[in-house]
This record gives sequence, C-alpha cells and structure tokens, in this order.
Amino acid sequence: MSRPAGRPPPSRRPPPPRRPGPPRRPGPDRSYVYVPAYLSDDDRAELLAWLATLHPLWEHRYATRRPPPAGREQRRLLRPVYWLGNWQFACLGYFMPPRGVRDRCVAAEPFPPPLARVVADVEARVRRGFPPADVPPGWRLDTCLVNFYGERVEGGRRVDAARVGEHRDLEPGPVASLSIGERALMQFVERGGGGGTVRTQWLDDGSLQIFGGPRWKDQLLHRIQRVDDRHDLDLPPAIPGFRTRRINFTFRHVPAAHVTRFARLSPGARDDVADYVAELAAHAPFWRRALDEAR
Ligand SMILES: O=C(O)CCC(=O)C(=O)O
Repeated sequence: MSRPAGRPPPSRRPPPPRRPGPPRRPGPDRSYVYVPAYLSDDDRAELLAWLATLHPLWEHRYATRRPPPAGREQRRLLRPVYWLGNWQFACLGYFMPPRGVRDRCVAAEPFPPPLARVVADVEARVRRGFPPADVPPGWRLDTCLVNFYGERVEGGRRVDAARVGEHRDLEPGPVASLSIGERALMQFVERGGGGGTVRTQWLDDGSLQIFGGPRWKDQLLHRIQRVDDRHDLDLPPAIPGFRTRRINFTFRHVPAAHVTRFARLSPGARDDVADYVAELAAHAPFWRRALDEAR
C-alpha cells in the first residue's frame, strides 16, 4: 500500500507534547492498617473476664541472682507484663535475630479463645492486604505480649508509668496490636534521633493496628508517648501497687525453632528465670507443668 505524499512514516512521527497533569498521589500504604472500634462487645467482655484470671509478672531488667552487668543498674520494668505463646523474660534478653535467638523465648500458654479469633482474622487481613514481600515464609502470629499501662502507687504517691520508649520490634514480619482502655498516643519516628515524627496515631479503646515491611518495622522506631487518664479506669486483674488504665496486646511471630521449653533452657538461663516460673506456676497450670517437667 502506498503512503500519502508528504506524510512521515508513522514510526518517525514526533510524540505529541506532554500535557502537565495533576501531581501523582502516592498509592495507599498497604503495610499499615488502623481499624478503630475493631473489637466486638462479646470478645471484649470475654477478654476482660480472662484478664481477671491472670497474674502478670513485674520483672526486673536483669537477673536477680547475680549483680547486673557493669555500668547497669538493676530496676523493675516500667510495667507488669504477661506473655502468651512464648515468654521473653527481660533478664534473658529479648528476641534479637540473627544472633540473640537462643535461650530467650520460653514456651508459654496458648491464646485464649477471644485472642485466637483476633489472630485468625488479623492473619487473614495481612495475607489479603499486605504486600507479599512483607510476609516472611512461615509467618504466623504465635506470640503475644500483654502490656499493662498505668501508675505505680509508692508510699501513697501515684507515679505514672504509662509510656514506652522508642524501639523496634525485631520479630520478623508484621506485628499487630489490640488496645483496650484509655487511648494511647503512638508515634513512629525516624531512626537516629535527628529525624522527625513520621506518623502520630491515637490508639483508641477497641482498636487494631497492624504494621509491617521495611519502612514501618526497620527504618522507623515507635513509642508510646502517653496514655490518657480521663475515665478513672482500673482494669483487671488487680495488681498490687498498680492501677491499670490501658492494656495492649502486641502479636508477633517467633519461628518455632527459637522457642524452648523451660526444662530445655541452658542451666544458667533456667536459674535466671526460675523464680518467675515458680510465681507463674502458683496460678497457671501450664507453668506448673513446665516446672514439674524441669524437676
Ligand atoms: O502499647 C502499645 O500500643 C505498643 C507496645 C509496643 O510498642 C510493644 O509491645 O513493642
């Protein structure tokens, strides 16, 4: 077929001039989710009834049977805690891959039904909505840290302890957190001190937050700046010397290969946590069995 005279062949035609369009908006961030009013009334009631049966530990930062490391002062943690799935005792050091993985995660109780339901739903949300690269092979939310936020009562004085300094959660993959009680101010900040606050999020009563991926997990630190005290709450369980106004459940993943039964800890580590395990065993059949197994 012949070409009409005077027309350049199509491939040589100059491209049409670009029209400046509106600036491109970044797509939605699939590695962060905040869901207000997530917890159902039934699950909340069941969770509070279960909490009332717990005996949280108020751990010391370092082992109590020998002096703290040089230059460090022994102290109690800011707040009582309870762990499910596996217990990361502060004196053994928290799970810190790749090197800090042995003798740190002690097999602990399974999740009670309302938390098991939350976990099943959160895992499904993550698999549906998060970028696959954020979710390592074998990832499951098998670990939960229950943090009790409130104030200590010391010699008649009330000392507020409802905060967490900036840190990263080193367990691989997304972490999820469920909050009940007074709302908390959570901030994500750039690492290295110089950077500013990248996101500020009030974590409301009954809310769920999930974050994962290199930006939220590795490049940013997070902290709890403060917790409101507007409703005079005193959440269960009763903890001597402490009034709880917020409880947070942080769900994480620790690979099963790094979880050790109490009876299988190295003798030094077992000795460091023996008093805590005895305290837990006084109230929880799981820990009674763990203690018996080690005898
Ligand atoms: O209480 C919260 O919402 C956050 C707790 C937290 O940062 C943690 O458990 O690592």
